[in-house]
Amino acid sequence: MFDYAHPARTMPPALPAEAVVLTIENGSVRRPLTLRQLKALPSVRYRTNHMQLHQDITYEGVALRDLAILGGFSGQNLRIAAANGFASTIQASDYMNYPIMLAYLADGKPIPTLKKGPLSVVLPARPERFHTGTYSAAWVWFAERITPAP
Ligand SMILES: Nc1nc2c(c(=O)[nH]1)N[C@H]1C(S)=C(S)[C@@H](COP(=O)(O)O)O[C@H]1N2
Ligand SMILES: [Mo]
Repeated sequence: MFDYAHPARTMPPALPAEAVVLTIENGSVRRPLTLRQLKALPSVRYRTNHMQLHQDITYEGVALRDLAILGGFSGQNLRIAAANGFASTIQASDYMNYPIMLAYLADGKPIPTLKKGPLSVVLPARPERFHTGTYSAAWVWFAERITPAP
C-alpha cells in the first residue's frame, strides 16, 4: 500500500478519474478530457454485437457527434487514433446520422484492456453495414485522440 508518511517519494498515482484519457484536437485547439469530464458529457447507451469480440454487449459512452461538436469540427470526417499507433477515419455521414460512440462502460463496468478498453469506438446494431468488413477498421480500441480527418 501507499506510505502517506513520505508523500514526496510515495505519492499514489493520480486517480483514474483525474487522468487525461482522451484528447480532442483541432488545429491549434487542444482539449484534453479526464474520465470524469468524459462521463459528465451527455451519454448514449445501446446493445450491439462487438465486431471483433463477437459478443452482444450493452455499451455506454459519448456519441462521436457530441465529441466533434466539442472539438468544433462537427460534420467533418473524423480521425480517431489509438494508443498502439493505429488510426482510422470515421465518415461524417455515419457519425452524424447514427449514434457511433466512444464507449467507456461495457455492461455497466469499465472496459478492461482484454475487452478493448478503456475507451473503444462502438457502432450500433443497425445499419447492418456497420458489422461488415468495410467497417472493421472503424471499431477502434484503445482510442485516445480525435481530430478532424486531414
Ligand atoms: N487500437 C486498434 N484498433 C483496431 C485495430 C488496431 O490495430 N488497433 N485494427 C482495426 C482493424 S483494421 C481491424 S480489421 C480490427 C481487427 O480486430 P481483431 O484483430 O480483433 O480481429 O480492429 C480494428 N481496430
Ligand atoms: Mo482491418
